[in-house]
Amino acid sequence: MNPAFDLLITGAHLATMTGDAPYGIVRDGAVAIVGDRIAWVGAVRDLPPDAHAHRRLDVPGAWATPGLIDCHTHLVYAGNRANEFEARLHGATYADIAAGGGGINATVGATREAGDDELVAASRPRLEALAAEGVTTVEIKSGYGLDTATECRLLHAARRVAAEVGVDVRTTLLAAHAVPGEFAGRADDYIDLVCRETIPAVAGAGLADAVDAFCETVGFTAAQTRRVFATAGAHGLRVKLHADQLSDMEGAALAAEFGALSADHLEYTNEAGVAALRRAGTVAVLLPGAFYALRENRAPPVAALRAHGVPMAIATDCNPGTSPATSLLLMLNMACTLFRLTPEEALAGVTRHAARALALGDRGTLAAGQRADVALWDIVTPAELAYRIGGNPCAGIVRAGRLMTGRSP
Ligand code: DI6
Ligand code: FE
Repeated sequence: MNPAFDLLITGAHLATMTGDAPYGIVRDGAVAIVGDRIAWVGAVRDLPPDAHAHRRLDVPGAWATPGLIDCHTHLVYAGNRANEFEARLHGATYADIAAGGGGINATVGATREAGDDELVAASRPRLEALAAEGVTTVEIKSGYGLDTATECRLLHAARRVAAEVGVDVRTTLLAAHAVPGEFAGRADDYIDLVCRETIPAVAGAGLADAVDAFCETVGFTAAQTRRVFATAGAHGLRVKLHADQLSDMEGAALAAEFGALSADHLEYTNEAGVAALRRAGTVAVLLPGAFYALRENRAPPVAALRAHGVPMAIATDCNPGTSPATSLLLMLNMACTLFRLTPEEALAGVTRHAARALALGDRGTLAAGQRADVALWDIVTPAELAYRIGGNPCAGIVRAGRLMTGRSP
């Protein structure tokens, strides 16, 4: 046999994120790719002696990790809310801002007015910033349309911007994000519309991979969330939940009850909720950017999540209100500094566990058979990815076997 690889990466140390050893490290490793798949991973010295490759990428001293996965973003929207940020620093409260038509509904207004091209153009720099840091898969939620037509437009725009930037995307319908102005005081009527019209339309058109909801005192009740989830299930869609971000709504248990892919935020989740997540196999997605921006002081129950063996993912929550963040690496640092995750847990949170939060079994590790999504880094140790505050050590990206950027061989 004379294995022929399309692309052979050599010289790098590998953080494979497999097995029990920290980071699944292989020193002086090689990753061999055929088509869009990883064909072989191991130490260079173990490469089959007669192996040859059409293309070689030798990156001496670099590190290779799985391509990063940002599993929770709201990055498609128009406008921004820097004015609210500034108003709050001049003493305005969230209530003042909401009463003046601000908050989520301000972004809904700007988004409804934007044309499709404008929406894609506004969103593209945000996804480009993520991609430049080695993100090869992103989840994008709707939720700034809040009517069926605009929610569909947002999901279309999400796929379009991802195709333009060259990042793989999973889309999530978040029609139950806020009560739109025209339904003010009639949240149940809005949920009727979501269940009767929006979910069936989106499911029928195949526009979303999952359905999400914002279960919160300022969002939707548990009963309303249950209706959304039951409808999603009836249409064959898995669910995710913004759970227990600002108060304990027993959101984690609710997510678990519906076999959610993930329960996200979780600052106020109690231990019974954590145990329920474990039983349901639901991933805990931690969002330190929103915690930071809201100057929260209650961190998610990381010790309990660890003790119960609930996989923890990390994401940007990129949105114009509570996390205007476009750096997943910064979130790694914040997850360690603010939530006390270890750098290894943080990296697992944007690779293996983030893949699971999106039900993507074919990525998030460097292993034979996985999708060939690889990020290359100019770093000396993998902990450096979480250690830095700013800066981008990404030295190259392979997405589905194709070298997107980086040093030439
Ligand atoms: N939780 C949040 O923190 C954001 N959405 C959500 O469900 C807020 C989004 C915004 O303010 O635009
Ligand atoms: Fe969010």
